[in-house]
Amino acid sequence: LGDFAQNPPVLHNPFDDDPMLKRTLKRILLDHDYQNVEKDLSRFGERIVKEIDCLGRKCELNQPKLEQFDAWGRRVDELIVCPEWYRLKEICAEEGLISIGYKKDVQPLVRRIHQFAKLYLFSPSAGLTTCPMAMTDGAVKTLKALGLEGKHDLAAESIARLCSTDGKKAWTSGQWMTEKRGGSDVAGGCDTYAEHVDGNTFRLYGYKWFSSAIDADVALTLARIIDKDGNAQKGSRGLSLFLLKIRNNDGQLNGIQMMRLKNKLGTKQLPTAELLLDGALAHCIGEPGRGVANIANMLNITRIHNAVASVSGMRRMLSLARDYSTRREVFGQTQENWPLHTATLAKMEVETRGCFLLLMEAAQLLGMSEAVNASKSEALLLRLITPVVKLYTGKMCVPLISEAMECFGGQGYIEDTGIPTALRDAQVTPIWEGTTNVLSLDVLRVFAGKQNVFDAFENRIESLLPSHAITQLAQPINAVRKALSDLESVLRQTATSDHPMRLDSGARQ
Ligand code: MFK
Ligand code: FAD
Repeated sequence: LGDFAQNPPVLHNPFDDDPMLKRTLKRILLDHDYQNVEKDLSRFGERIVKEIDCLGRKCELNQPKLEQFDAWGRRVDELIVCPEWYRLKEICAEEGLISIGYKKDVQPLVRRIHQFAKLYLFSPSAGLTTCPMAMTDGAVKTLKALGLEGKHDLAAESIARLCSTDGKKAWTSGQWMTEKRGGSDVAGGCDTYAEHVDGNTFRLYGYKWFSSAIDADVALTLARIIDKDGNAQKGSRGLSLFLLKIRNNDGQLNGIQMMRLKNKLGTKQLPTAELLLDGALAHCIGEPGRGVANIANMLNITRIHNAVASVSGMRRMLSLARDYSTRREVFGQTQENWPLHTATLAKMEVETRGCFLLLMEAAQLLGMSEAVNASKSEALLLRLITPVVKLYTGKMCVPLISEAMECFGGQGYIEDTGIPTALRDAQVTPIWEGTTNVLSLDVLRVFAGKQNVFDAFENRIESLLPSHAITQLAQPINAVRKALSDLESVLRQTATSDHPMRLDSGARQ
């Protein structure tokens, strides 16, 4: 057997180990705010190493199960999730991973930067509890945007519980959009119907094809309201937004059957179910027929969370690969002494930094757009950067994490190192929350809008860069401006025809 054993990579405090994150926070935040955020992140980084990372790993090793029947043949739909999953959800609440983003006594820019930096440290160790956190944040944003606080009992209770820092009382939310016919084409694919009961309450009937984190407490979903003759409006304008509790007060499912759990390539820690809605009691929130536009608030938040998952996965794997390069000896010296290996790591570092800066720009714009004195251009830039950061980082993280796996040689391919989980989990980031092509079309949707996005973009570049850099960039900026102006005229033409690419919302009714 011999006495040689390989040295595994060591996970260091991910905050203290990340000079780029520190520099970026210092650039964005005032000194006083930076000190507070730094203290919290450094402490949290230590907790990740000592406690959280091991809980996340256990979620991968003890995957969720669904038992539909008890021993006596009764339908029970019992979801079995490991205790570490529940503990991690409690930690999310205790650490304020949602509540920090909505703290009333902190400026929106500071609270969003703090929240997203913290999620960035947490994500690779989180056992995918970042998925319910993303949807929870999206639900809070959507319910607040609809002005339901203090006006609607369930919505008000939901906002309070979704933002709770008490792990025993905190709720999480699901986001049920995808059906069998379609996940990208939500309007074309939605066959869930809503039968009126009373006031704004309805019973929902339909089949939701992918419903992640199904141990959640509430969900936002879309359905078509049927009139008294049993008819419903087709297309996007026929969809309304609903809020529902997943379980009744007695703990029984609210007119919902869990049909099966998805057998997935990755995200195995996360229970993703097919659901039959068979009379689920739900509240119509927002104007009927504005379901897609209303749930877009949720999508735009979860897409930034998705980018956190992508970029933090890149950072974590790269940090481990760099650490390993100081330990693994090959051909007589450690990897770090081989120029070709360090060149590989350096290339990955550059790609990761680029993605990270794009992510932090999105988090910054999110914060800026939530300030009382926010300008229209901040909202517009956020609208533009959200699909871009999601699609770009989702696309980049898969090859980068694959390259990082190779840095560990054969060991990278071995399950008990935990490294394969990172690659499997990365592969979902370009798919869910809108595929790359669908998000590319969303970027076009932004440019097809009435406001001048490019002017806002150019002004932002001018505010961020010194004048000599802007002079150097004049040529590419003009080239992009010309390309966009050509694109705009194509978009205007398609908007006035029956072209299938027509992007304005009235087109496909
Ligand atoms: C670890 C991190 C994890 C993250 C969480 C993971 C768990 C959840 C996993 C999921 O995958 S949840 C499901 C995600 N599903 C999608 O992302 C759907 C992808 N498809 C699209 O995004 C389509 O573009 C869309 C469904 C929105 C197209 O629908 P329509 O009805 O054909 O769009 P239409 O008619 O163009 O737009 C309707 C209205 O919505 C318009 O407003 P107006 O009526 O006022 O003009 C649009 O401007 C508006 N809209 C659409 N997308 C928007 C938006 N507004 C703001 N932001 C957007 N992104
Ligand atoms: P399709 O729309 O069939 O896409 C297939 C291909 O067609 C893609 O390449 C796509 O880019 C391309 N395409 C589609 N439309 C166009 C177009 N107009 N132009 C060019 N190309 C196009 N959904 C939920 O609602 N809630 C959840 O909790 C949830 N959890 C999920 C968990 C996992 C692990 C996964 C994998 C999915 C989950 N989803 C969830 C569903 C997910 O959002 C959808 O699968 C995704 O949006 C893609 O939709 P689709 O599967 O219908 O693919």
